[in-house]
Amino acid sequence: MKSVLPFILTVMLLPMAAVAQERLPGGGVAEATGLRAWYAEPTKRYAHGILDDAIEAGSLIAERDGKTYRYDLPDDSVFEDITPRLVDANGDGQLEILTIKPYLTRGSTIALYGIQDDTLVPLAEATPIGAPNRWLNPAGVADYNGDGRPEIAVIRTPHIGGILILYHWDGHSPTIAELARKSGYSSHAIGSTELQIALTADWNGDGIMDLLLPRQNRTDIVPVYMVGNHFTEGDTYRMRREVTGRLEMMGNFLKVPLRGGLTKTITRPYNPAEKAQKQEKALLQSD
Ligand SMILES: [Ca+2]
Ligand SMILES: [Ca+2]
Ligand SMILES: [Ca+2]
Repeated sequence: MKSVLPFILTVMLLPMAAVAQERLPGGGVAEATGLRAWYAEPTKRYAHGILDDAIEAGSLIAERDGKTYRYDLPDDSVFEDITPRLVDANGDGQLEILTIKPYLTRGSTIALYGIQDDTLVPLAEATPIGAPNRWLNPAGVADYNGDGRPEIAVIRTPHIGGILILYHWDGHSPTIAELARKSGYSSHAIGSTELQIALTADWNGDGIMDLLLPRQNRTDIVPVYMVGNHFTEGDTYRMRREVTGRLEMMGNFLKVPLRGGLTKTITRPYNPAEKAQKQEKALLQSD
């Protein structure tokens, strides 16, 4: 009985304590279908500072149905991130919270959290990079290989030879498993708070999501397709200036924000809507 009481007290007190938590400076609140999440408990215990300052988060806060949940990391790790991502990592229709979590001695990994049995709990994480001060940046979550299940795309060490890694989580295992990797990409500039430069879109119009990624020089953009368990690249788009902001699809056009306040537009090479229109026209003419 002695061990049961403190546990119950902890569970009951956490939601109230969470309200008083100090939010991560500069951190944002993610919001989707009734779920909100943000970082709290600023800490300097990880002296890395790849995101402008050396203040990271020690806690993750989630809010659902007017209730606040909190998860405190142990002292061996922090969240080196700005805003958590709300994603359906395993395709079951339920949202998970995707975070960037460095261990003080083993470097970063991605970690998923969710609300289970009225508690915010860690669900799964991938293997950390293995050395301190090594960071990674999630690039997107989608079904990139067309097998009907989502994958998590990550750019590992975007500042020192970035590697695109595709991960899969089965929804049960505590481990997020690696499926494939390919080097040569960068989705972040040191010191920048812009983490979402990479874009997920169906670039070639085959119905399967693709990634548009800056190359390591961050002046070239390249579409990356997943064929089987291998990545292939499309034609490179040379911007001749550094890509500084998030890529954005507007209809059939890709807007690329560049250094100096410029925006370059790339036309998608293949337009499914246009093809459908042409087919319709051809059918009408053949009648
Ligand atoms: Ca899910
Ligand atoms: Ca898939
Ligand atoms: Ca595609």
